[in-house]
Amino acid sequence: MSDVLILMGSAKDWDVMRTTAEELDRLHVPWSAHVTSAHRTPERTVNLVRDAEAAGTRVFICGAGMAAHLAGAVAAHTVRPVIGVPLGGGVAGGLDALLSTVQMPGGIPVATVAIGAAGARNAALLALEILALGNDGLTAELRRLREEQAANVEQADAGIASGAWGR
Ligand code: RP5
Repeated sequence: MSDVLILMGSAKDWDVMRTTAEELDRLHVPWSAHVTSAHRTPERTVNLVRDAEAAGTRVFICGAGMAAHLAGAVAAHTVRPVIGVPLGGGVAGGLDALLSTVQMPGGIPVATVAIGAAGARNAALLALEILALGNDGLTAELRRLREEQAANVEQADAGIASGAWGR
């Protein structure tokens, strides 16, 4: 059983969506991934969602580009949280996918993150935050990641301030 199911509309989406998988791996959270399309393989998409929910998947993460309906189609078939990652490659660097993913009509929510790799990473972190509800170990790990990030900023600042990066 995977806690998180990563779905993407096309095999080429994995270039970005692997970032989601890598972030989940960092905290050893089990995931699975499939290519499935809301419009090319609609029945397969529904079956994947139903089977995953029955098997205990707790969060769905969907990456898609262009007229990106995958996250919305998945959300239509589950009451588990669905996170949508809009991908670039279409109009205006992914603005088409962003609007297609974020503009869900009321009643069927999709938590939409930023376009591309930053969004793919944040999708994993948001999923981890959901999974961390009532899980002290995972909560502590997420706090540790925040501290690591803060230390990296301070280290970068020290480098700039010391002049080591040039003037
Ligand atoms: C979407 O359309 C996919 O998520 C992909 O990002 C985009 C283009 O897919 P291909 O036509 O290149 O497979 O369904």
